[in-house]
Amino acid sequence: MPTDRFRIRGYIEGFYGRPWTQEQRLDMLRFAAAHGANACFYAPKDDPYHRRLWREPYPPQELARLRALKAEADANNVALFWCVAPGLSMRYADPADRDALQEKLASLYAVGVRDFGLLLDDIPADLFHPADRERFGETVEAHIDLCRDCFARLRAMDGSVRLVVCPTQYHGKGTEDYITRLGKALPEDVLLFFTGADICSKELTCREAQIFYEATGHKPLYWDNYPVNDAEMFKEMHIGPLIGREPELYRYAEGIVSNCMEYYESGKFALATAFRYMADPRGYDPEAAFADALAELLPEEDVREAFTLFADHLRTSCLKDENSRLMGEAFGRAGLLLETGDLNGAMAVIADYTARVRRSADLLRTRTGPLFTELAEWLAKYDRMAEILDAALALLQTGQGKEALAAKMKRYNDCATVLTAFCFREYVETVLRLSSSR
Ligand code: LTM
Repeated sequence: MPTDRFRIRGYIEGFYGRPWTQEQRLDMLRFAAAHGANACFYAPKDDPYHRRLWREPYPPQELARLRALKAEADANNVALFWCVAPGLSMRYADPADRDALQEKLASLYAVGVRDFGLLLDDIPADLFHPADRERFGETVEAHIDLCRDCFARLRAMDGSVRLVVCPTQYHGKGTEDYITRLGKALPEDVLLFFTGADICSKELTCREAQIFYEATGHKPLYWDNYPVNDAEMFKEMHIGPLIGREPELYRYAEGIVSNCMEYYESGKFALATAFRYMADPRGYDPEAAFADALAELLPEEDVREAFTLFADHLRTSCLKDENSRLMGEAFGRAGLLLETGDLNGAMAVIADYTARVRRSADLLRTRTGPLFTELAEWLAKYDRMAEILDAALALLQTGQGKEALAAKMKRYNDCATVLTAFCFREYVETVLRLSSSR
C-alpha cells in the first residue's frame, strides 16, 4: 500500500432518498475496507432519528443494528462516524436541546461508537427562534457555541473521541465570513467537512485546499459529492470513474469521503475508483481503475462487455458533461470514411456498432439481480436506443421507415432518464435528413 495517500479515506451514506438496508451497510463496510478505505460516515438524510427526529432515541431494534454496524466496522478496521443533523429544528440557546443532543450522542457511545459527526448542512441560513437571535445574533455564533459545547461534552465523556462538523456553508472558497469564523473558533482537532468550490465540485485542487486551510485553520475533510445522484441529479446514473481530483491533494486535506448513491450496487463502480484514488492519489488512473472495477463487479466476460457498451452512456455527471466515447468513436470513424468517399466502409462500421448495441441490450435484458433491478430505468432507455439504431440502419439500407424512426426518436427524447450520447442524436438527425433528400 503506498504511503502517499489520504489519511481519512472513506464514504458517507449522506444522500436524500431511501436509506440502505442493514445488509447493504454491512456489505459496504467490507467492500470499502477491501479497497483500502478506513472511515464510514453514517448520515442518511432520511433516517428520521438522524435528522428530523434527532431528539428521539433510536428504538432498541435500530440501536442494535447500529451496534452490529460498529462491530463490523471494528472487524474491518474502519472508523464508524455516527452523524446527527439537528439543525432543522434545534433551538441553539435552549439548554434542554443541548442536553437532548448530548443524550443522543451518549446513546451511540453506549453501543460502541467513538467517532461522531455534527452536520449543519441544508438547514435555514438564519436563526428563526427569538431566543437564539437574542443570544447569538448571527447563525455562525450559534454554530460556534453549539459545536464547541458538543465537542467539550464528548471529550469530557471520553478524551479520545473524534468529531467532524459539516458547516452550513460547506462549499465555496473557504474565505467567506461564516466559514472562516467557524473554522477559527473550533478546536484544531475538530474535523471540518467541505465539498469544494461547489456542492458537487468538478475539481478539487491543492491550491483551493491551501486557501481553505489558511482561512479556517483546518485542512478540509472533503465530503465529495460523487457518485451521489439525489436531488436534481436523480435522472442520472453515476457509474463512471472519479475524475478531477489532483494527485497531490492528500498533502493538503485531512481526507476524502465519497457521498454515495441510494443505488447501492450501481454505486460500487464509482466507489471502487474513488477508493483507489484515496489510497494512491499519485498513481491514480481513472480509466484503469474503472476497467478494474468492471472486472471485479462483473466477472462474466460477456456481461462485462455488454455492460461496458451500456455504461458508455452513463458518463455524464456533476463531474463532467461527457459524450459517449465508444459510440462517438464509431460514428467518428464512419464519418471519416464517408469523407474519403468510402460509403461501404462507413456503412460497415455503423452496422457493426449497431449489431453490438443490439447484442448488448438483448443480453442485459435477460440479467436479474439487484444491480440490474436498480438500473431498470436506464436499461429501458438503452433498449430504446438499440431499437432506434436498428431503425436508423434499416432506413439507411432500404430507404424505409422514416416516420417510424422520427416517432421513436421523439419518444426517446421525451424521456427524462439521462443517457449521454450527443453523437446519437446527431447521427439519427443526419440519417433522417439524408432520407428526406433522397
Ligand atoms: O453536500 C452536502 C454537505 N449536503 C447535501 C447532501 O446530503 C446531498 O446528498 C448532496 C447532493 O445532492 N448535496 C447536499 O447539499
